[in-house]
Amino acid sequence: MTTAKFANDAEVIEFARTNTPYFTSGEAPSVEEIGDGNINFVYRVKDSKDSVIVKQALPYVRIIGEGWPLSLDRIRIEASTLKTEGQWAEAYVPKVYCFDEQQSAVIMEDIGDHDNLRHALIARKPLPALGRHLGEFLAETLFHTSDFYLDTYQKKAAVSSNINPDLCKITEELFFWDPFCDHERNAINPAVRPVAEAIWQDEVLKIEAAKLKYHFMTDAQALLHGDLHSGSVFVTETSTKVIDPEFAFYGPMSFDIGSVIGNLLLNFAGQIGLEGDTEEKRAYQMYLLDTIEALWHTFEANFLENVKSKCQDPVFNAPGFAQAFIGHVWHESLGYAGTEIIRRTIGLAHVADLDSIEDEQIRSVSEGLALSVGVTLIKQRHEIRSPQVLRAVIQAAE
Ligand code: SR1
Ligand code: MG
Repeated sequence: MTTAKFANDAEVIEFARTNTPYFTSGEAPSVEEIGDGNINFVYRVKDSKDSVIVKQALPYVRIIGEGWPLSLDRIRIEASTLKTEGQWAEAYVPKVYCFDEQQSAVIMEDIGDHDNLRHALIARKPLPALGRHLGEFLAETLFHTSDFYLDTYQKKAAVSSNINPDLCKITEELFFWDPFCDHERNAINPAVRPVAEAIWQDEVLKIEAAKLKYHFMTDAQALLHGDLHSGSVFVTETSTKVIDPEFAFYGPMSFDIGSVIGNLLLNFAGQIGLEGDTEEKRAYQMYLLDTIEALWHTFEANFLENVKSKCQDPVFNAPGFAQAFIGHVWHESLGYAGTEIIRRTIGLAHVADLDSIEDEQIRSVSEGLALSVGVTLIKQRHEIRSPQVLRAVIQAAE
């Protein structure tokens, strides 16, 4: 299989032209490398009429280079996951036009009229539908790929075609190992190092992180997005699109839900140190908590409605089972929100919600809150019964 990077713009254009019905007018399209992620190369190919996104995977991690090899199978999994998600949540994902195994590349719809959610949150943009949209996306994609919907043969075939060990290993290490020890990959603001050191000494916390890692590795509940952070979501005031499911695999639903909740809470913590009017920042923090509540209630209601109307398994239809299942998903989601918050604060891959705060001391206040919330969510996840209780817990940590 060819794994060479597109050598120049002409090769990217040729690839887009050959594999889509676009760019045939004779006009020369432009090519822009727009990838700001950690792993792949992403290009926008555009002429006066059409625009598409070309994403290419190389056999290593982009930000590290050949020293961190990575299976190319991730781009197959990404293309097929986008298609599966599109089948159940069409409004929330870009259309896939082509997947080419030879070039390890996918061509998809350009959603350039949307903003990256992380940038939108940092700019405190009002996104009134975000919680509902994310809740719908999660309910539809997770329900329809789970044993609540698929028959036993379909489900096992789906698990087997979405085995994604290289990408899972990244998560297993970066979420559950590095931030809980003095790992060389960690990046720690010296002003919060004592908090990091306390985390490394906290044996109770490490047992809870181990339980979350074990659940992540063994509980093949549904086809997850697998990396649902704010950088994987694009938004307008009325539309939400989820991209980049290269980490997709069959895992616990709570991992996706927790990742996105964790990112909303990272922004909550970042607001303290970000520029701006204090009242405006406070109002945005309240909006973030409202969004988490809307996300969860939408997810819960839509998932349970899907079970009621579509689940064929009489055992899973036993009264109370789906409710108990969802209750467990809520608590574990809080745990994964905690691991996402901690690894984004002191681990390898940080987030601009915190890192764009230039002053180390000011940033350490936001980072300290993030770490305290992260630890609490992991340790107390079983006691936090609802989004309302979560709200109280976050406010008590401030
Ligand atoms: C080396 S990859 C670091 C992070 O970037 C990806 O988007 C995932 O979140 C991963 O953990
Ligand atoms: Mg990504």
